[in-house]
Order: sequence, then C-alpha cells, then structure tokens
Amino acid sequence: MTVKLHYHPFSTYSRRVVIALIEKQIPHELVAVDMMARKHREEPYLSLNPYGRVPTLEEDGFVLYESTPILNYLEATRPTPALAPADPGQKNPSRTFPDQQVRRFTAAPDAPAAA
Ligand SMILES: N[C@@H](CCC(=O)N[C@@H](CS)C(=O)NCC(=O)O)C(=O)O
Repeated sequence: MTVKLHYHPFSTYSRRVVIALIEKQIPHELVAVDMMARKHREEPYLSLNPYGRVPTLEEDGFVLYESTPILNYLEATRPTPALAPADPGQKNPSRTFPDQQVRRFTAAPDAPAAA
C-alpha cells in the first residue's frame, strides 16, 4: 500500500498529518502542491479535493481530504503507536482544541471551491 500526501510545507494542517505519518512510521510520498501558482484551485487537484485545500491523502485509489478525517483514518488503520488515548473519556477532550481550530478558522466550505 502506498500513501501519498498532497501537502504544502508551510501548511499547519498538512504538518499535523505529516507528524502522524512520521510518528507512526508509515512509508509515504509527499507531493508538494504549488499553491503560489494556485494549483490547488484547478484540475487535476480539484478532482481529488473539491474544497481546493491541502492536505489530501491518497492510498491505492482511496482519497481523503480534511486533516481531521485523515488523522482519524491513519489512527484507525495503523493503531500502533497510538497518537490518541484509547479511553473515550480522555480521547474526546484531547481533540477539543484541534477541532475548534479546524472548525472556527478554516471550516470546510459548503460548496466546492471556485477557480
Ligand atoms: N479544514 C481543513 C483546512 C485546510 C486548509 O485550510 N488548508 C490551507 C493551507 S493551511 C489551504 O489549503 N488554503 C488554501 C485556500 O484556502 O485557498 C483541514 O483541516 O484540512
């Protein structure tokens, strides 16, 4: 299985996924999206991520975007080493701050990105 992460090195949302890939020692390929050239807002990238944002993960034809679902996917498919507490009483509070950050500052748009 090959994990490919479309990302940008300055993107904190990308970085949280890169950290998980490294901590979990998941072999992966980083594909830098040329955001200065707005490649994230045009095809073929929009076909992968209709929101036109990084990061986007690809694994053997499976495509996932939005950093929180990507992190949840990596945790579910590669549970060791765990990056979140197994105890639900600890797990959910530990996600409060990152979830607030994602929802308040860069929530997923309702509609696909305009070019
Ligand atoms: N809610 C998204 C936020 C992703 C996001 O906002 N990424 C920024 C870079 S840090 C981006 O791609 N911005 C490009 C744009 O909005 O045009 C996630 O968690 O993945």
